[in-house]
Amino acid sequence: MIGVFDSGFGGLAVLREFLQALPDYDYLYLGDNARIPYGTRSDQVVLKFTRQAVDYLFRQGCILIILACHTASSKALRTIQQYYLPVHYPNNRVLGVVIPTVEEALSRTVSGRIGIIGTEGTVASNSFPIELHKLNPGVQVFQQACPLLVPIIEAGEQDGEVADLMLNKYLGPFEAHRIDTLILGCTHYSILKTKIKNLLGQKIQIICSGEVTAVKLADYLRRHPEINQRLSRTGQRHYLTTDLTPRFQDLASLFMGEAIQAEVIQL
Ligand code: DGN
Repeated sequence: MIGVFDSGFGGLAVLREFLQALPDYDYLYLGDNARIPYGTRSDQVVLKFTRQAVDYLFRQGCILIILACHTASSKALRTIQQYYLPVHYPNNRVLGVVIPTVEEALSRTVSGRIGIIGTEGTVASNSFPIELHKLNPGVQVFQQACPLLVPIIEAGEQDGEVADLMLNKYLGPFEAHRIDTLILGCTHYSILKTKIKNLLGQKIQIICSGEVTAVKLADYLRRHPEINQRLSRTGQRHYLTTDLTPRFQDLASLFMGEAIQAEVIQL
């Protein structure tokens, strides 16, 4: 099975892309809805929660886990890969969304001026600028934390005036920075893609991590037959959540495009 982990619902938008690109594989999704949001939490807490989730998914039989959550990918992935996997699950893999997204942004930018929007945690971690500069030290990177976009989307206000107001505030500075590429560095922001494009202009390259990671995952599986061969392919999908909130179905449908049945678990 391929495990997909997110702090809550947004990772369903990433899973949706995986299902389109790689429909035959079995997937187990886990959303930590009881402890959302991760975006405002400390490094230690994000690492602890993410490690618990990864451990749970491996115990259910996952071989490969994708951290769809950008905050978890930014704050926890490297430590899990370096210190936790080699000791506990040396034959399994955990991947994130930051590196695939960075590679795509670098392949698309012409001016070398790249913008990033994300949660406070993702922006404070500097994960995107660090990875961008590792691959190309010459690019100019401009970040903007957008703490209100996740709550606006989760309140169902993504089409309303308050979303326009906050997008204007958050994206305004990018005009002066003359970026040609913008990374949507949070699971939720693909919902606002059209609005963002309208605000910044149609020429701006918008990088959605879900789409990009799905393409890169297919490529990863081709290059790693030792992992690919161990993944079951019966087209099964299972959904786990740490809390079944009253708005669960609305939000799950918003990100997944269809209603889902989820089982409640404890981490
Ligand atoms: N899933 C989180 C992310 O991609 O950063 C957004 C939700 C949150 O935990 N704040």
